[in-house]
Amino acid sequence: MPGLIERYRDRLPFAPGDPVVSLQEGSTPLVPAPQLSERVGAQVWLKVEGANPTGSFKDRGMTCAVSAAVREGATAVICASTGNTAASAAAYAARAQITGAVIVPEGKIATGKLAQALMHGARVIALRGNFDQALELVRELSANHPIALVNSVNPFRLEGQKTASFEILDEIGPIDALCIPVGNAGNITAYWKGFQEMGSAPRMHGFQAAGAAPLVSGQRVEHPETVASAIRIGNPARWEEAMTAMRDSRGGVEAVSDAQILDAYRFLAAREGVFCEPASAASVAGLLVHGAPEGARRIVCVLTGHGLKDPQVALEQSGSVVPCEPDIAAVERAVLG
Ligand code: AN7
Repeated sequence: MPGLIERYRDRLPFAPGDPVVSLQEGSTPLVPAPQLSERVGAQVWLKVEGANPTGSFKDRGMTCAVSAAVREGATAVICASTGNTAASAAAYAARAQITGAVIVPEGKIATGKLAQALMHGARVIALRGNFDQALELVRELSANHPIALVNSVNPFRLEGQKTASFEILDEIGPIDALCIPVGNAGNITAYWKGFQEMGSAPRMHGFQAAGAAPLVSGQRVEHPETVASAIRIGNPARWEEAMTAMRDSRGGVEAVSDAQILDAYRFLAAREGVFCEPASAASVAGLLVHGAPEGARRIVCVLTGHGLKDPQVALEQSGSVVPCEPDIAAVERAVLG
């Protein structure tokens, strides 16, 4: 499949002949979830965004943000990130042969994401602070220097991310509800934009981690905490737009506890064969805890990032290995016992 810009150019702000920085992102699997469907009494699909080139949905936004930056003559891009935006920005900057710089909260991003950002050659800055502070700082920095800001405050990010809605509609037609994790609130805003552009209006149900749920409480969270490090965000940049999307679609926003997130995370891996990262499982946790929205028969849960991003949480949440001596009797006991 071609990348997003090529595939959906008629619905994106790119003209033929504009530079395109792509890793053939998008066109991700929409996998039926029979076990989940049975548990909630509705037909449920999983939009597996971990199948994007860097393992998260951020690549959809990044192909557009970096292509636009190159079109404008930028030679460097920067972002604040809980990890996935950093990995994606680093990869697309490498692809475009421009400088990438990422500011992440020190010690609070998953191992895989850090490895990606470093491997792609970005300058990785570990901030002694949280994501919200990092975002404030990069906004200030990019206002004063010729560096393109590629966080989802950049409108091109939303343009790219809205294409996930197009793919859902192209593949299975209209749905009743979308369940999606919410951190900085760019993705839910983008999905709603995409659905609306296609004359579709599923209910948008956003889910936040209980320790980082400003949209639920209506108040900024000064010290957000959750095992789902990707959505450890206390002051979402797209706060108003996300609330509008959920209100206008007759959806809503709810909190799910870390325990509920981890239950859904293990369930998806062990029962559906789909391994996502903890933040992604918030969408399914929300569906399991709150049930299918009234009257909703066709539901898509967005799994925003791949499980391999965060091997540490995975190992903490899974069973142990079976040690074994190299002889057949021991192997028989180990395998069959
Ligand atoms: C796996 O990478 O904010 O509500 O800096 O990585 O659009 O922010 C990541 C967010 C959900 C929330 N799932 O999406 C970042 C960052 C995963 C994520 C979200 C993120 P938004």
